[in-house]
Amino acid sequence: MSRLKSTILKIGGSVITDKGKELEVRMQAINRLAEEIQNANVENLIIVHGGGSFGHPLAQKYAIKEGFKKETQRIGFSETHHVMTVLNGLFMDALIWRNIPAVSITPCSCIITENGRIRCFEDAPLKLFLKAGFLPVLYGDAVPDTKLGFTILSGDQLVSVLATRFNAERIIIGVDVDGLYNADPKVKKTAKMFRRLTLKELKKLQNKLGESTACDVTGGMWGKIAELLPAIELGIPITIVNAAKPNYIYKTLKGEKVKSTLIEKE
Ligand code: IP8
Repeated sequence: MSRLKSTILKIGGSVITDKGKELEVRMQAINRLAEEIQNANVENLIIVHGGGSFGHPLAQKYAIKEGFKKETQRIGFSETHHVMTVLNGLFMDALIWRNIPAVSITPCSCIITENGRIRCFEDAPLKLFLKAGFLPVLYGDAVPDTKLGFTILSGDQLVSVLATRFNAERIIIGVDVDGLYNADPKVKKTAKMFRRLTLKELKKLQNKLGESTACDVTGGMWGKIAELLPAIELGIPITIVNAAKPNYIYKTLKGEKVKSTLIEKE
């Protein structure tokens, strides 16, 4: 395990793409976030971004998460992985153009899952990059799977594993709403937002949490939270914050308070 305390920042696909339109990037949001990340200048940062309207529609079209069942899925796997590299490239462009020494780490080439769960993760290059002062950037991806042939690895499962392997002191989850609600705030106007939750409270809420409204093969908001439970159990605090609002990610990276949901073990 790395001795350096790291920060894991997840940027949701709904922030950097328009989930209502296939392959529609939100370049303005990417550029703004890159600027916020540059200004915050946090050491030992690892970024993971989601698939949004790039990965999810293709993953759904070809049923990639369900694994290999028919020949036509093979090109679907390639397409899904490819569009993720395209989205990642746009993000990398924005970071590197701002002089941030970011390095893309393609999950498809260093991770193998077993029935959808990470079984093997060759993280030696990532470790060295982090130690050498680089900013590793990963993303939800289509990956090889020992039992299914292939599947979809969510950025959130990746966040949880990275947090435990890289001794994270905090996880920041940037989404397109202000935090975690008891229902989907985009559908239910009366949805109530939680400011702080303990692990015990979170588990009780498990069945009541809102479903994602747009196409999301990896399980919507609760699917994301469920993936993060192991990290919370290890005592790593999680802040869910609106990354679509200017400076919220900057302030959270700097440790400043903004409207958000904080989830802690106790
Ligand atoms: O948006 C899924 O990652 P997520 C990526 O973090 C693909 O769930 C390829 C659908």
